[in-house]
Amino acid sequence: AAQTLMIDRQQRGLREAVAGQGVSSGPAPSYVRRASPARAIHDAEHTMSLPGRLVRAEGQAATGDIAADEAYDYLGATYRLYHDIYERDSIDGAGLPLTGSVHYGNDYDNAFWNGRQMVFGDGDGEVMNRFTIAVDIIGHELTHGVIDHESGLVYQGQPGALNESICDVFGALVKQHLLKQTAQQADWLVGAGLFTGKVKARALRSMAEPGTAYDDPVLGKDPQPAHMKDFVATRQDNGGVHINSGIPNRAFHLAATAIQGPAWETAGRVWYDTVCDRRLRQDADFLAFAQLSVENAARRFGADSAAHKAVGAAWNTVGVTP
Ligand code: ASN
Ligand code: ZN
Repeated sequence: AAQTLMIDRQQRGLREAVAGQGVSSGPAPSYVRRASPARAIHDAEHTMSLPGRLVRAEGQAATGDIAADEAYDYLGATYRLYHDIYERDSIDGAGLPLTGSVHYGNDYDNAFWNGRQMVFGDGDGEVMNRFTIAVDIIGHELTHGVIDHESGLVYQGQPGALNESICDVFGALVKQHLLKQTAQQADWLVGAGLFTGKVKARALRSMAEPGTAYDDPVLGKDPQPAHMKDFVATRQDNGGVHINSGIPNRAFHLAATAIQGPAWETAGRVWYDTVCDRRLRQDADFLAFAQLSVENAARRFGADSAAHKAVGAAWNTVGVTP
């Protein structure tokens, strides 16, 4: 019951923040073009055929279907981070419509990017809630599309775990930007609110302390490593892409909290520069990304700046030595 209350409070905070994001303090001068997303939310009506029936196009009023309206609002919040902070107009940088489908399948316990659109399950209701409940999950899935349009990091082994980590990073930044939280204030959890109160789970993953998000008889224990020495060699899950992402996730958390302030302005900018860096190859490993990120920190914030030092130190702490 206590956890349900906590989740309710968190959801209310997110809803209020979304309402606030649409409100500006006055009319923008006419020469300021505030680009806007082109969202199209569909209802898969518990089937697996996509995209399903269009239920809310850009500019249309709320549907009353909480999953469809969350998808609409949180795709909007994700668009705002990429556009307002990084000056990127949607997934492809050229205004690509944001297509999302809710009510995918039956009791479906996942969300994904299928190469063209985002898809959200309802969860089984026992262990997991609907996947639109967490704004960072929506930011995560959209970021898979961004990566596909940039380096195209392959979804296998270290580049795959890097791909997963970058999605967690920008998912976390969407949430922090929406809630106006500094790095110190953020919870650094991925998918808080996703688990029901029936399981002992705070979230899917913890970026601050990988391996501590859940410990439950049904779910088992969060398997994420926090350091390179505990890197998990496995053939499951494309070589552990959702497990080893803990290592670069923690590097980002360490850099952002060492620098302090809004992470999207500091470590987030360095990570975004690196995501878009033409030198980042599709088979990049942790070390390759780390080296480019340190270089980009120096380029953007100055050699020996706080940011430059923090990024290098963060990678060192997780056992990746650029
Ligand atoms: N939620 C997962 C992801 O975005 C979906 C998957 O593993 N296919 O990585
Ligand atoms: Zn993912």
